[in-house]
Parts: sequence; structure tokens; C-alpha cells
Amino acid sequence: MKKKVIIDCDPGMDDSAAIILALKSPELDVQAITTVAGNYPIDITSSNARKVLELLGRTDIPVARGCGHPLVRPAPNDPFTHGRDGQGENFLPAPTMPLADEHAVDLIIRTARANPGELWLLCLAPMTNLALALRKEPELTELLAGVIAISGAFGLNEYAFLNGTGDNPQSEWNVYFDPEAAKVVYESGVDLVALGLDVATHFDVNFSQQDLDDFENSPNPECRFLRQAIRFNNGRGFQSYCTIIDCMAVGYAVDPSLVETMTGKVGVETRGELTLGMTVLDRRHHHTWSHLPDVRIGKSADYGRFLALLKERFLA
Ligand SMILES: [Ca+2]
Repeated sequence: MKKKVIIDCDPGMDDSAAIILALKSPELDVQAITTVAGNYPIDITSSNARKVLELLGRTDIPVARGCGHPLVRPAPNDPFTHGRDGQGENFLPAPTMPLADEHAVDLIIRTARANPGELWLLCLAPMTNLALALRKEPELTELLAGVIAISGAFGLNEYAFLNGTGDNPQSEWNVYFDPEAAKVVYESGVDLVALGLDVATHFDVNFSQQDLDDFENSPNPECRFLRQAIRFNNGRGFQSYCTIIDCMAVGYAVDPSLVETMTGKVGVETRGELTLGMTVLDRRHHHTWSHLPDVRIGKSADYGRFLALLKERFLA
């Protein structure tokens, strides 16, 4: 049976790539896309999500606009850029499909109620929508099959530190943008798999020149979209890995054996000057803080299979 998913996102070029990967994966049934402010303001992320659907001719999938601001604090500036259009300067045409007539939070709750125990939320962005949905409908923890999130950095390896995406030394962008929302979600008891920088931003995981040539020469518009986004990143000194970060959550939804996970006690820092948004894994043998929630986190991935899956699906 296909896995029913909602993609909660802030496209973003890697969100855009993740939406494409999901739509081209027969294992997944994409019920809706919900948008949130994060990489870009809500008007742009809501427009970009629809641009991707129109690129793939999938305007049957509703896009519901969500929260335009973090729960508590002002939106921070992103030290990373996804280009003038937020999609690696692909400059896709302005969307013509309308937004859904429903707020993202309500759409998530309604769809979860209609599919109890069957709906997965793929959270590729700050967790503002999900946190509010959990506050509005606490039973969401039971109604959802689970949440697969690109979220946090757990200090399991050097990638957790060397490639931090929030604007301080110890944070990952999605949590840094709205740490209070992440705290609500982490502490909610929802079945959460958090794929953090440790597993989703290996900067040595990149497409080969042959892969890039294959994308370039493909008749599929989504391949040329990906190729242009990678070219944009290359022009700024980044390799292709940062074009596909959010794809890891979709890859895990398609095939959980792609990622090895572990369970540990994790707290979300909401006050630190140098560490705002840090996801702290309590790894102590003794005196562990038992009040911290247990969270399943990504430890390592089969990157060869991950890249092969991406390539196969984009070229299909
Ligand atoms: Ca994202």
C-alpha cells in the first residue's frame, strides 16, 4: 500500500527537489503540500510549491498556505541563499493554480482525522505549522502515523558541526528559525524521526559529472531544474549536496532502510546566545535527564543508494 504523506515545506531549492522526488516515487501518495515561512517568506514558499507542481503537471495536489512567522520570535535572516527566486534561479513561470481554501494547520488536522494511523508528515522546514496543529488537535500524536523531519544536529559526527545552517555556531536552520515550535513537536510524543545535519548534509555526498551530464541531457524539465539549481550552488562554491538535503526525508519515507537511526533523549535550546536552536542529545551514561523526550534520530545513511534513488527517479 502506498504511504500517504503531506509535505510541509519552505521551498527552497532542496524542498523543491524533495517534492519532485516524492511525486516521482510510486511508493508515496502525496495528499497535499503545506507551506511555511523559513528559507523564504510565506508568499514565496507558497508560490514556489505551486511552481513545482505545475512543472510536473500535478495541479491536482492541493497547496495550503501556513504560518508566515515563527511562534514567538521574529524571523531571522538566512545566511544561506537559494537565489533570487528561492529555487536556484530557475525562474519558473508564476503559478496559475490557486492556493487551497484552507489553512495548512487545518488541512493537516483534517487529513490526519480522515486517515487515522496512516498519514505521514514530511516536515522539511521550521515546525511552526506542526506545532500549532498539535496545540489545536492534541490527538494528532495518535492520528499521525509519524513525522519524518529534516531537523536538528545531534553531535554524532563532524557533519553536525562543520556545516551548521542556522546563524550561530551550533544550530540547524529549521530548528533555529522557530526553536519554540521544534520544542513543542519534540516534546509532544508524536512518533518523530529527526534527520539532522549529522545524516542529511554530508558535503562529500555529491553527484558525479556523469550524473550531472545525464540531468543536463534529459528531456525531463525536473532534471534541468535540478541541474540549474546545482549550477547555481556551484557558482557560489557549494557542491550538489546542498541541493538535495530535504530529499533525505523523502528517501527515508520511500525506503527506511536507507537511514540507520538511534533513539536518544533530546532537548531543544530556546535561550542560548551561542546555541539558540541547538538540539542537545544527552549521551551521558549516568544522571541522564529523564524528563527529556525520546527522539529517533538519523545516525548514518547509505549514500550510494540514496544518490542512486534520486538519479533513477529524476531521470524516469
Ligand atoms: Ca526546507
